[in-house]
Amino acid sequence: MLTLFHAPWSRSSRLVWLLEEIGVSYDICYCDIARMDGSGARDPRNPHPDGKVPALLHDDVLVTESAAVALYLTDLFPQAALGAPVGSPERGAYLTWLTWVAGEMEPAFWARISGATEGDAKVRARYDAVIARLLGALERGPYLMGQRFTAVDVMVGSSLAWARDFCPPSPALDDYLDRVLDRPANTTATAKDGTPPVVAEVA
Ligand SMILES: N[C@@H](CCC(=O)N[C@@H](CS)C(=O)NCC(=O)O)C(=O)O
Repeated sequence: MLTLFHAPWSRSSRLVWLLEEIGVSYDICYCDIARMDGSGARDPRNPHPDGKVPALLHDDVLVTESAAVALYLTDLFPQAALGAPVGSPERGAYLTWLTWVAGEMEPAFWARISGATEGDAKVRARYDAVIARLLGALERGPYLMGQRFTAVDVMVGSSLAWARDFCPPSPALDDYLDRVLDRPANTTATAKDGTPPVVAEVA
């Protein structure tokens, strides 16, 4: 049994997308969270130790941190071919990309959005390196790991969509975003994102 603890329009949205890409059966527990604008509050149903989302419960195994959840799911469902199995030649690149998103890309996007890149050359250089890494990868393949769409594209695509206005003008980034966001699984995930399914009442 898989349950994703999810708050609408948050970092857990990308895991809804990934689960739709994988195509397995799962439940969503729609949770409240403390939002940055001061709204919302920690939800007692959410097992995340900090009350954040995403959190994934697989039977009695709890996984938190988006990159860990993505890795856990793609390892659990190798038939979906959205990751890279242990021992495969792509494994190193796959782990690198997933952790790069959390360790480099997201902090760089936040620095750009908050204005921290202005007036601090080192912070700006870190942001520029992130953009250069994305553009370099997109010169080589339609997807970040080459010819094949992977969970890396879910993680990067969802963050890039959110931060697009703060990234430089680039047809390569725009084309990439169109390519990944246009996927049917993302359309389904977007429909589920803020909408708990209607449960039919039993007469
Ligand atoms: N590094 C974590 C960040 C999770 C995170 O900060 N999630 C936000 C939603 S976008 C949250 O739950 N915030 C509620 C809070 O900070 O209490 C991950 O990627 O899983």
